[in-house]
Amino acid sequence: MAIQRTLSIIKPDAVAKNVIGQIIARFEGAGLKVVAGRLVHLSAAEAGQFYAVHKERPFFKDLVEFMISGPVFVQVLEGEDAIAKNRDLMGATDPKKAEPGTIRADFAESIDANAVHGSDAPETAAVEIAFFFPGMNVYSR
Ligand code: RTP
Ligand code: MG
Repeated sequence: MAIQRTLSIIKPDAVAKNVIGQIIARFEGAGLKVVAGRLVHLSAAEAGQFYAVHKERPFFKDLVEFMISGPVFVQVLEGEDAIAKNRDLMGATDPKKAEPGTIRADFAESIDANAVHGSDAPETAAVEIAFFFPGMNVYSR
């Protein structure tokens, strides 16, 4: 399996709950390594651009409002099969449907305030890493 990099965001609800460290410990415990990271308070324009793929969806406005409601912790995770591994650790989008022991089952409140974001494919990982960490090496080997 390839070594990949993926973009992870610890969303405003989880930052406000002071569980950045507990969430990063889940990634580290699964063998993923934080290779870049910073706290950022997104503007509406930035959040809208980041989630542009959803701009025609009914939940887009709520999604942008939520993502700018407080600071987020953006990070790049690296490891074996990092993109799928991160998505497995996160759990389902709706925390009510997330498997017990996943990040969203344990830390998320609702489908809107769902604790974490993770890239869903190599192509989106490349775009999303470049969005927050321009010039960073995005490799998959
Ligand atoms: P993310 O992009 O944040 O990692 O989440 P995801 O892949 O699991 O879900 P996605 O379909 O990409 O949706 C992005 C975010 O939009 C909100 N959402 N709300 N009300 C709804 O039906 C609905 N569907 C999606 C969620 O907060 C989701 O994380
Ligand atoms: Mg998504």
